[in-house]
Amino acid sequence: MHPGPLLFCGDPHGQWQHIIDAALQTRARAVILLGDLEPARPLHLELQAIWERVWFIHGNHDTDHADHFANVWHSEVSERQLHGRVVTLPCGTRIAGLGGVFRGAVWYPKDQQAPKFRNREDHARVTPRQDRWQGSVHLKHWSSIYPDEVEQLAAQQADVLITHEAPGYHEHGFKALDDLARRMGVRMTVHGHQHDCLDSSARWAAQGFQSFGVGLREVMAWPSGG
Ligand SMILES: [Mn+2]
Repeated sequence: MHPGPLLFCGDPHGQWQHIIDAALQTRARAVILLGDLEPARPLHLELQAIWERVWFIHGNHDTDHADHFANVWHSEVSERQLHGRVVTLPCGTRIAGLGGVFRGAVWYPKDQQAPKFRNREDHARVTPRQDRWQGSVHLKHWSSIYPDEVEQLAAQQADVLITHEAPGYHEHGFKALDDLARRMGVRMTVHGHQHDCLDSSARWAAQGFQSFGVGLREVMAWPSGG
């Protein structure tokens, strides 16, 4: 087992060497990718040198192109996909993942309207055949967040929640993710997508968990002294 920190990696957008270097230099115990991966090859090939330590969620840009979809939803990498589930790492940390983004065509929690679809299956049923991807919803909506995915996570407990969208502390974030974090009892959340890492520590006590953003192609080590 590698003794180093957890590494949280902000939107790689197709670049990997800085992640591999950081994982090897810090002897990271796990390497966690926060979405917008856009790998040119299947993810397990891009990160072959450290693959046994890698976990990930997808971002909105991972459904921009069919080839990126294939490399992120590849059967060889699915066991490392954290979206919609809780995994206990070898170090004992329970980590939960919610990939993708909120979209009004499905569910936009800020607009106070009921979700249009509870899950991808319901959405697929009204998707015209020529618009379907892999027999389901349009390619774009494979990276949309559905309410049932959030509910399934909320019924579980974890130590860390990673999301692509930011929680409520962020100007462009969502209070719905604060609710999710509290229901899961997590002590910290980490997100990508916004390409920034604002200091939200003044809000931690009130929101009930620590929150971190990781910038574009940046790497955050946890614990930071590790
Ligand atoms: Mn994004």
